[in-house]
Amino acid sequence: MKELIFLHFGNCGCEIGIDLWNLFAKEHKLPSCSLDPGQQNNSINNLSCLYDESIRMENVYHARCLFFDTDSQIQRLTKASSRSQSQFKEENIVSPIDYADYDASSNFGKGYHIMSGEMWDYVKERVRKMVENCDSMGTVLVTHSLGGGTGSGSTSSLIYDLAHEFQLPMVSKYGHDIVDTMIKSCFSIFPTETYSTSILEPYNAVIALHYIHDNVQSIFSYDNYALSNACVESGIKNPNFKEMNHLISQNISTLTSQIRFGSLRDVCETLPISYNANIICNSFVNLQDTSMTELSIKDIFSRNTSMNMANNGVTIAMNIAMRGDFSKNHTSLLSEKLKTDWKFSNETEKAQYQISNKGPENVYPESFNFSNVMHIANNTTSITSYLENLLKQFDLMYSKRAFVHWIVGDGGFEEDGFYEAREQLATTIECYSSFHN
Ligand SMILES: Nc1nc2c(ncn2[C@@H]2O[C@H](COP(=O)(O)OP(=O)(O)O)[C@@H](O)[C@H]2O)c(=O)[nH]1
Ligand SMILES: [Mg+2]
Repeated sequence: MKELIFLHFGNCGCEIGIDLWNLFAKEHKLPSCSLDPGQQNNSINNLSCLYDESIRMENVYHARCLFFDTDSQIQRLTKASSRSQSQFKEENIVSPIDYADYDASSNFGKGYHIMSGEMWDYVKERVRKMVENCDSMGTVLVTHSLGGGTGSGSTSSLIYDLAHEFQLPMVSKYGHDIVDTMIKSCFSIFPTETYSTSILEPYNAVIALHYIHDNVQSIFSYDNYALSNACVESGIKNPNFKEMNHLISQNISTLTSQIRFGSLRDVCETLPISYNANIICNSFVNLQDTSMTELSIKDIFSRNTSMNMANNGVTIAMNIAMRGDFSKNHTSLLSEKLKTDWKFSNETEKAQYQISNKGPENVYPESFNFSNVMHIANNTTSITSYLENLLKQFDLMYSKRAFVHWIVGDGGFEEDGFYEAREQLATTIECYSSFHN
């Protein structure tokens, strides 16, 4: 059983983290929240994949994760979380407020430079402890927003340092040039104008993407505009972050269920096929009670609810994970349908996709009308238009040097970094465009 470590950064990353661990606790039947005492068996529930057993107390498990935010909000959040007593280790909830009165103020530069001195040593030490406690560490996963100051700056700094301090052997399924680092995946909320809290979000996101891109294998992308629409389509009238975070948690849970409940390698390790094209779009199809045998691929995908602002494109690599009442026959049927009817990029010769139906007992959020759900992680050219728009927003400000001094002056970031990050995003867009055929 491979062990996972989660790092939750910034307000957004921590909120998602709390929601996610509540879901994990139910799926793995964590003793402190299990309704069925008969199920409290470590090997049945695969607890060791996510939790460290307490040395001091019986039946107490600690989530293998770290929360980091620059305001004391995080302490309140994790303490208020219903199962926090046994779930979260107090020493893994870190806020610079304990070290100095400092806030990232939605500024990449500030978020980046918070990660220094005593506090930075402490964060790295906590991560090192989690790694050392693993028998066979699978991967480190991160949740954060690309637009926030902590989510962009502090996350970039941590990812950069961890990638350079911890070396892992090279694993590359497709023989392509894939970065190999201890952090396999970031689950990243990309900025959208409707939900932006700061004018700096396009700068923060583009600069952070530059750091993350180099040091992480896959970037699983979401945006709040698409998530809000996805909630509405799933029966929620006026969605808020809480509900949007439920969708993200469901998705992360499904993407990691192969490693948590099966013997397969993690989706996060197998999806990207190119170093420059590693931003994955997420969507789901809620089949409810419709029989899959009656549906064509076109029907299935016409019910596709996207968690990204992405339009049509060609698939470079895809993973479909099924949660619900699906059998092996369903996976082979879907596989046949994909072979004949789905538009894959010519570049990848044979269609690269994998389908799985390994997973925990389903725990769907109460307010959602879910039953049989297919989660689709798609490395697709459809992300291009979103990225082009992000680059346009960046260029619009940068051409006038608007607000640059906030990140450079107040945040202490070198201005060369703006240009390098911009060029990296342009290369990524070019790479995705080359897959169009
Ligand atoms: N989906 C989701 N997005 C959030 C949440 N909180 C903040 N955001 C988004 O994250 C961005 C702001 O980043 P935030 O995480 O608050 O800042 P940070 O603490 O400095 O990293 C904005 O684009 C918000 O729309 C949340 O709980 N869920
Ligand atoms: Mg914050």
